[in-house]
Amino acid sequence: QWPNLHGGSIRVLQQGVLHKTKLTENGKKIRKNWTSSWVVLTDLFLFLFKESTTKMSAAAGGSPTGTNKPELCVDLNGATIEWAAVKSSRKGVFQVSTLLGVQLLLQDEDETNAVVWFNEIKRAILRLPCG
Ligand code: I3P
Repeated sequence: QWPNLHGGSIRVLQQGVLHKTKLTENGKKIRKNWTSSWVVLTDLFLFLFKESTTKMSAAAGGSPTGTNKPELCVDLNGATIEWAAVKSSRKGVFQVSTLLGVQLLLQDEDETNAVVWFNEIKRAILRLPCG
């Protein structure tokens, strides 16, 4: 669990390595660039950390501050998630889209694990007011 600014804590629901690529940037379609990320699912946000530099500290409960900042914070309130087999030649690919227009593909070669991630993220979205 990470400390937060209000003295509470952020509940980590699931974390691990996933492949990811953005599909859009500022509302414009961009070229895919698949990279590995350390992904941390919490009640409100999906945090993506650069895998190489932060995997160990994130796994050890490092806080998402300072040099350990996430490269992407995906707001789950009002987000949608769907399987996206048609959007990639890879297997185990699903898309997360936010209210503000971030579109992200996430992938796990291990399709069983992709299903676990999909279900956990879906459940987190449905618990939120706009879900
Ligand atoms: C893209 C790259 C991506 C691939 C994408 C290609 O080529 O090979 O991995 O997406 O397919 O266009 P480039 O490196 O030249 O940008 P997938 O791995 O998800 O299939 P796409 O154009 O069908 O999205």
